[in-house]
Amino acid sequence: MTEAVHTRRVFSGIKPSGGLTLGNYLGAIKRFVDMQSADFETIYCVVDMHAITVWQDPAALRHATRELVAAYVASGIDPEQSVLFNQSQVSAHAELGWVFNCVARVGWMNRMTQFKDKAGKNAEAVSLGLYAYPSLMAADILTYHATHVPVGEDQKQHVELTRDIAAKFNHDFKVPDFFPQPEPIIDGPATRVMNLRDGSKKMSKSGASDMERINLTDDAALIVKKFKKAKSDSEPLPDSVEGLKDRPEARNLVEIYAALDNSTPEAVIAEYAGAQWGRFKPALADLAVARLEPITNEMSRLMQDPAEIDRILAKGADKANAIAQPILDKTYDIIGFVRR
Ligand code: AQP
Repeated sequence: MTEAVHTRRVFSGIKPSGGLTLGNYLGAIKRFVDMQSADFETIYCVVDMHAITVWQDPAALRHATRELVAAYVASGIDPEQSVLFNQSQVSAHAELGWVFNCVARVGWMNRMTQFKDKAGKNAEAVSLGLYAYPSLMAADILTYHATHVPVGEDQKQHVELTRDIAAKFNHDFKVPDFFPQPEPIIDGPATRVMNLRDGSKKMSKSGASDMERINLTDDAALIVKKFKKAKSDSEPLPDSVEGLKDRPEARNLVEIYAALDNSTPEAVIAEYAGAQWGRFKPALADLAVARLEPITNEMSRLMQDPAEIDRILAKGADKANAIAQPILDKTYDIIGFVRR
């Protein structure tokens, strides 16, 4: 049983593991919106089953799930045009995830740098789910036969593992091309937005200090304050992007500006060469407020009606299931599971 030609289908997801950051927006959501208008079938997920790899308060998880849907829609994801749903409502993810736990090798998992970063010195005490996370992510992608996966730089290794899992399954069961080889799409100036207080660390929802990230729920005054206090250095902006090479904080702020402005670091440097931080930071803060404030306002409007958000998720889950279940059924047939 083979399926050599795959529809151009995009799948990606975000964990509802806390408030969303500017990193999630620029590295993921904004790019998901861009792909929606291109020549793709687009499937966007709230990956709540990934969120619980670290303990989540149930009420906070429900809130973060709905808030993420509000962020998707407020940023321009159209639930009619894209499939928008939460992972736990489509059981194919968990079922194929188990199959892939039996395909992936322990040695492959041991190489995942995100697990090492997240588990730190505490690897014996973290959940088994955190360790198996990449094989569930492979299932998220492959249960739709997705061909393109827009992600931030930090997820590249997981998409590569997905390709390995797909290839091993196809090989082991002699079904060449059954699962496609999905392409990670990592483009634009902000594939890795860094922490505002330490340019060597990525901006994360779960980072220790609120001042190190911009949240999509921050108001204008707080955004201005956070950029004002963002770590920079004592030099003015250089006159070429090469001059940002050993200046991680400066480079981060320039890249954030470029991504918010739909331009490039080169264009930003051309405009601000020689500028002091006292000029650049307020301009960056104004741009961030102009771009984010309409999204934040629309998110809070949508959050007034959680029942409508739940309806969007239920409808999206039905559409997602209609694609995923036949692929899971075929997978089960290939494996040799007896089905009714
Ligand atoms: N700082 C970032 N820069 C660019 N892209 C980023 N992404 C996350 N942080 C940045 C991208 O957002 C998508 C969803 O990520 P996720 O929420 O599923 O997982 P994550 O990468 O673990 O995000 P966080 O914010 O760091 O969450 P916590 O703190 O809960 O672990 C992905 O495409 C990711 O690349």
